[in-house]
Amino acid sequence: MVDRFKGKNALVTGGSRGIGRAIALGLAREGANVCITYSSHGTDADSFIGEAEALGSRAFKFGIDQSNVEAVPSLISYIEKNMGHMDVLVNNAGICPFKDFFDIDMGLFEKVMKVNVESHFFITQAVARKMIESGIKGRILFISSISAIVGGEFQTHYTITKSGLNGLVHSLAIVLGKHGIMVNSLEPGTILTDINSEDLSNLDKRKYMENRTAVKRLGIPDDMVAPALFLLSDENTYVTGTELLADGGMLVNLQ
Ligand code: NAD
Ligand code: RM4
Repeated sequence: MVDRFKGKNALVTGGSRGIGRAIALGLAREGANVCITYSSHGTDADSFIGEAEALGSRAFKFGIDQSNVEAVPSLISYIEKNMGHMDVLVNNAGICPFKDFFDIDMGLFEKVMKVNVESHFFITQAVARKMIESGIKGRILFISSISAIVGGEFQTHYTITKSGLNGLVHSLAIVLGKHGIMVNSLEPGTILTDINSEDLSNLDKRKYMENRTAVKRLGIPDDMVAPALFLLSDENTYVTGTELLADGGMLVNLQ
């Protein structure tokens, strides 16, 4: 077993389910103490704690609605009190309510911006400040998307947030690089999780998406663990300010 995160503290937002859970358990498996955030599905957060502790991790959970950016300081206080410093941050929580462009009202637009971008901006600001104060050469990862690069007819709100995160990563790499902190984004393709289960219940769409990949299958959350953990580990000594596309060859498969 590899122990790349032994003794390190990690925060994974939206870690009770899907991609965040897989990454959080991957970190725990390699020795990290992990705090996850979750918004609903408290039983999944409980089962995460059980699984992570069975792997030898000190595990924590914090319920937060990230559409309320004012709740961020309470998350930071919880972490400081229970874990102290933070070495690794994964900004993963996100929503994608598939919707026609003409049906998106201001309330929905703002919610998607707050959960997908604003909350992560302020969580990162607080965590990075603490990393600098503690002299920690940390690693920060944003879960962006293939949708930062290509469009989606029912994702006009969502695609803005994912390309926005990439812009943030570029700037943060400059801000934090001089402190030894590296910042990147992972761009998953189409991964089978709750976020798209309804959308992919349309079997024609699902078949199209599967065929669009070069490897002829959609991803699963575990496919995201190895690329994420590399970017977050000390093995990564020189990759910062960039995006890693993990899409099974979906983007390049035009014809
Ligand atoms: P998911 O629905 O399983 O997980 C989403 C997570 O976000 C959950 O843990 C949930 O608790 C959290 N979350 C949602 N709303 C929240 C809120 N208001 N406050 C706090 N937390 C909230 O879906 P997933 O696919 O695992 O998504 C994880 C990330 O991966 C998202 O940012 C998503 O945009 C991104 N992503 C997913 C895919 C895909 O195909 N599944 C592709 C590219 C990017
Ligand atoms: C991703 C990508 C996937 C979609 C999810 C919701 O970024 O667009 O295809 O299913 O979002």
